Amino acid sequence: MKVNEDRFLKDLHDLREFGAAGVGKGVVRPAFSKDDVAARKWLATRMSEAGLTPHVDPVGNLFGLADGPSLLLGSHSDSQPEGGWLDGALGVIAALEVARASHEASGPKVSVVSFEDEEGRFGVTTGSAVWSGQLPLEEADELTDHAGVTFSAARACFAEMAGDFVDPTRFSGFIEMHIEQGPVLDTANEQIGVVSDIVGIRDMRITCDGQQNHAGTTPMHLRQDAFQALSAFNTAINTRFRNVVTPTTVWTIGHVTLHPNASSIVPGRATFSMQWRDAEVDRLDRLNTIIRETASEIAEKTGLRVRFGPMLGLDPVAMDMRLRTALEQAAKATAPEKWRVMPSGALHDATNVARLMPVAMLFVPSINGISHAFEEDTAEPDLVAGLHVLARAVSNLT
Ligand code: HGY
Ligand code: MN
Ligand code: MN
Repeated sequence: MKVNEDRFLKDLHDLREFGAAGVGKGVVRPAFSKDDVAARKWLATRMSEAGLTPHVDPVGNLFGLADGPSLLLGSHSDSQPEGGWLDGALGVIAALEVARASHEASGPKVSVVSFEDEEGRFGVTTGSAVWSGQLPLEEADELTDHAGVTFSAARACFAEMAGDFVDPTRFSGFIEMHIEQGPVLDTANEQIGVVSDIVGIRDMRITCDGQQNHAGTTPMHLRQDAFQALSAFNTAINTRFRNVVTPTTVWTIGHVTLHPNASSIVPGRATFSMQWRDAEVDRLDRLNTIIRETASEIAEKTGLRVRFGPMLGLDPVAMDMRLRTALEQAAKATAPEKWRVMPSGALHDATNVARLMPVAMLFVPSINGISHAFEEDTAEPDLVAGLHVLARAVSNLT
């Protein structure tokens, strides 16, 4: 097969037009937003033109199906609330180009997917989690975003065009191309990362209830200040984690809401997301225990109450050796001396899909290691190198 670099780059830029925002090549295209739905309709048309049959499932995952058994390629086309133009989009458009080139050359059968809500407006990689059976649809339907909208209400926007879930046994495996979203390849001036495994993640909402009160008249020693509790919690876990974590363990307090969030009111309630990631399930569990014990101790000491929301999570997964070897051989041929095997610190749909079939992943560099930000970008020659590695690996496999 012969992939068309210009067509691939044009499609990538065209997809960015849906939700283009901010400086540089930023994108705002959260799952089920107007721009996300419009982008999926556009993608469906491009899939048809490429000889694939578009199919939307009940949660908004968009497939472009080849006839009969095929290899599945793809990623996601929703974005973070503020995201870049490549996170997810690159894997979908590279998949489209490889499927199209293969169709034109009567090559191996390749299908394409864009999973929905990978970026977790509702959960963690929600669309592929439901498709893979990791998350029952009834449970997903109860999830809410930060504005209180349910997953069930949000996915109704696809009701008219949605069919059934796609039978995964029609696919022999899944390969996801993605930007690295970290500094490793860029710093080393390399072009390709072949992923060895994807880290595990845990994520939950924590709420501290104190006593809302007057900020001028309430003496410091009588306050039940929810922000002070959150602040003490953050300091304490940073200390207590020290003996447990490795240099690759990461944790983030990412979505803080103070109530009522006013200058002259002692905050009565703090709600925040607590997320942690690591390559070992045992360590994820130990961190969970520390988080719960620390929050409960601080709440008790200061007379606050603490509530833990449902904990979402995915365990670490290793990539399939056969698919990974095909990517390694393709990387060696396309970017000799400029590739490596590396773990993924970001989460991907491939984690869920690994429950259904063999999976593998490849990375291209992120300039300055920046992602989940408008500044996210990758040099064009690296985008194109990734496309060639993907196409070569597909050819090697079939
Ligand atoms: O958060 C992640 O790792 C992914 O980009 N959703
Ligand atoms: Mn992504
Ligand atoms: Mn992302």
